[in-house]
Amino acid sequence: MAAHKEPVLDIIVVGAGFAGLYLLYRLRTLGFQTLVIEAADGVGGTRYWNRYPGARCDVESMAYSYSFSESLEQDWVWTERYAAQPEILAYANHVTDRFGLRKDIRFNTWVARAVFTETDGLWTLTSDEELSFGARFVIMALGCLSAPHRPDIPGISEFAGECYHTGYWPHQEVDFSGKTVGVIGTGSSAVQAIPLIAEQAAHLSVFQRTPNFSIPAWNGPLDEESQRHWKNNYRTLRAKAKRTSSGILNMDSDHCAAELSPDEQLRELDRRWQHGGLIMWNAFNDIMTDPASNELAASFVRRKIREKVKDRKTADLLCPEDHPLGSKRLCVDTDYYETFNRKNVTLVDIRSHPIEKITAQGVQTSHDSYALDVIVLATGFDAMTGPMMKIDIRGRDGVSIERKWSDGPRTYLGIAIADFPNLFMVTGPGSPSVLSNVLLAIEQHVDWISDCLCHMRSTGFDIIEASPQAEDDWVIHVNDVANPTLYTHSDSWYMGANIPGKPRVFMPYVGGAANYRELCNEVSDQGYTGFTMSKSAATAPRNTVVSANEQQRIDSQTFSQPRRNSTS
Ligand code: N01
Repeated sequence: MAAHKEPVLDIIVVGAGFAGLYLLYRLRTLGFQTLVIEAADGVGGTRYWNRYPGARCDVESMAYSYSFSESLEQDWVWTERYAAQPEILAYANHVTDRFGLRKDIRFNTWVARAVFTETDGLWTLTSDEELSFGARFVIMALGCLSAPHRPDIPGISEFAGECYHTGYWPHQEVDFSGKTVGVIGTGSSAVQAIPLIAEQAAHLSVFQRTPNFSIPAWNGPLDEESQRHWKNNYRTLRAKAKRTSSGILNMDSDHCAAELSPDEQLRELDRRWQHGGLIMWNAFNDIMTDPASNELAASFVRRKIREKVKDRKTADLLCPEDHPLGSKRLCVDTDYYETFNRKNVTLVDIRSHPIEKITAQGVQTSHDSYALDVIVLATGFDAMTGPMMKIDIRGRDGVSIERKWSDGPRTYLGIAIADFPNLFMVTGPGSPSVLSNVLLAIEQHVDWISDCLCHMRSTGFDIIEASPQAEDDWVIHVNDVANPTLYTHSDSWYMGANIPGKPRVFMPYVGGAANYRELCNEVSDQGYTGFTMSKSAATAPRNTVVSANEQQRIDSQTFSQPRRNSTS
């Protein structure tokens, strides 16, 4: 193994996205020697890589921001209701510089391998250039959607024109003007990019396999009054958001569909449509459990699509019929459906006539050939597990994460993994993450992990590990709450269904962000139930010396499990 080029640190964080930045701020403030390792040459994570035209957040800007610094909240000015990628990236850079984080981030370094050594209880991380870094703890802040999925379409490398993936977009502007462009995919990235590409391109062909439900953003400049409202009430609004199932205000509903009259149902759907954005997801509180309730919202959106799209056949093709609304991530758009009324835009149905191959000239389906200058792959990500699996992570006895997760992710709370001591994840599989306002989810995980590390420091332990029993129970619980829902009724990336060969397992925790937060707090309040803590043989006592009795008591402790019924 390569010798460490740096001294052994307390903590290495992998990834300088929003999770990595807050981790660095928090851990440094708490006195831990921390280094962040980042593959890119800048901060921002997902917001660094996803630079495609139209990229923006789908949670409103005022809420899609850190809450840990009141002065930051007050000083930063968001200009639009849904901020565009350059503004979000500018925010990430502002936070980095404001809190002096950059000096502890090592850029342009791809972590290829992470190995735990039992003899000294340390992790060794090795870069693809064989640089080696040692630390007591590793925190994977990799993001859930950071491993782009480039489909294995025959001939894809033969294409003679320009080819871009939305999740790996070039830094220089891509000029589509006068060009014949094909976009493959119709998920959130495509839905944001298509209207802008269509404005420039001579002709745009959209290759659609599965239509998605998209709700208008009604994006626009943020007026002073709503900014003032947020800034004057940030503490109350954040606290309120934390008590919701998604961390997003105005989302939860008190009513199941059947409690409302048809008029009331329609009014509620219309109110949410007029408000715009993700809140359509929860128009009724049984929308993701009762197919009839879901169908009310789904057919409402289909009617809206048919009102917007003039050509009947195109409108029909754009209407999702094969999955419940929200079982694939809802898209939030500006003029997506309207774009199909343009003369220079064609919707190509690759469900009926699949893409057979990509040639040097363009795309060939089973029905036709499309000559293209540019192909945009808006084909998504190997979500949630992909970023972890791209690193060769080895825990106890050399067990690899690849083997451990071969039948789907196994975690405790989405934060820790049995057999992988001292390794934490932020927004890992088995946590609400992508089903919630991810900024709040990140802050909750970072705060919880930081508190846990402080607890260990003050009690003299330096090894923490999720127990296999706690992990088993958590995996069962994650499945138990997901299985009765409609989330499992579609071929979504939540299910891993978009990646050939990936196990079909619902990966996020659907039991609600507020419930989840309570569960995590219960675990820590009760002395980190489900975890075992110990001292590494090779480590001198750190800070507090723990008595032999106390040491023995804690070493041998098999903690009881968190109460599961509080979330079901
Ligand atoms: O990816 P997706 P995305 N041949 O997986 C199609 C977040 N996000 O990058 O559905 C042909 O949703 C695939 O078709 P199908 C957000 O959470 C957020 O758009 O598998 N087509 C689908 O249409 C989102 O959900 C924002 O049949 C192929 C598309 O490609 C997540 O990222 C913005 C194919 C992939 O859609 C992922 O979104 C953007 C093939 N071989 C993204 N392979 C915000 O607004 C795949 N497809 C915050």
